[in-house]
Amino acid sequence: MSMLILFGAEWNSSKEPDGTDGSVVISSTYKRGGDYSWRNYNSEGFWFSIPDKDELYIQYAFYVSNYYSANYKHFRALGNAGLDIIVCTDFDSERKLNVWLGNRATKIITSSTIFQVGAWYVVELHLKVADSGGLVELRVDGVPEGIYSGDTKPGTAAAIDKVQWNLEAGVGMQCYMDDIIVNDPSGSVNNSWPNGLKVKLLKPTADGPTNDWDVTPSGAHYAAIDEVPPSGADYIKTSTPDEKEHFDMENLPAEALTVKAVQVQTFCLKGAFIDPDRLKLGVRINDTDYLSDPIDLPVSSLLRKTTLNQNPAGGNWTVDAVNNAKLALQAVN
Ligand SMILES: [Ca+2]
Ligand SMILES: [Ca+2]
Repeated sequence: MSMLILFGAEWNSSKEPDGTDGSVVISSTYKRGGDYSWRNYNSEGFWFSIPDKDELYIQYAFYVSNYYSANYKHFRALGNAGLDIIVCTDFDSERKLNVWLGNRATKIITSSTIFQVGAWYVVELHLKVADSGGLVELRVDGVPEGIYSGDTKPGTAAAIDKVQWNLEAGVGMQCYMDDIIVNDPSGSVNNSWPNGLKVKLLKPTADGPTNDWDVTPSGAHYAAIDEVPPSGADYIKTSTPDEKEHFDMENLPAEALTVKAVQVQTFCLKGAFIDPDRLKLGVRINDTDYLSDPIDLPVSSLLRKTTLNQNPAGGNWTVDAVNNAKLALQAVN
């Protein structure tokens, strides 16, 4: 699997994570990568589900705009047995980050960094869940700040199946989250520390070479699908199996010197329970389409995605390869 999650709030949509808690505020004022971040304030948290994993590398960037609340629970990795918390983090009165086993049951790491208001920080955790031989490591801005080894299985859960940022009602600390990456140790790339990656959403900028679908209301196809948050006022659709769409995409920003993964994402839905009701997502490189397995479409507009840890035409991604790639879609039965 390698990279399981990449999230930068760049769709400006409450539907980008798998779930949310409380109201949702997406900020264009504060951002680390791209144009947006997600505010976590009171109970404005969000979460992602993942397949059961006993080892993960987790990155999240955050920015606090007002003040640090002691005991503000920040992140939690939830186990696959009920709502077991395997690891959580909070801040103490010194504005250091604590890593706990269980629901603040056993403090295992305290950061040496004292976190300041008005600055971005990148926290990375390496978690290995086991009764013995387990591991929790903390890095702040790429610097190791603590390691715990031993029993990292505080409850009955033997694996993590959900990662969640903030579920803390009644705390006035305004914390903005961005550039969340979750890797597992499998595969030949993206199998270790994310090392401060940023997430950027590249939008379509031109049609072609093939645009078989119909556009509503009319005009260029790309212009119907290039807005954030996504709007159903304009869209593309087809009722004919195997029809394709291709689009040129924006280039990466100049600050991008390497690319670790590409995730092809689209908000999509099926209008009826008739074929074609599935979608292949992918890229077009040097006139060849590299498409995912068919993805079942939801009945309301939701995000669907496929991750390309390496260039499907061969080797690792490069900035040039991404800038020359097109988006490719195909409707299938
Ligand atoms: Ca962002
Ligand atoms: Ca649209």
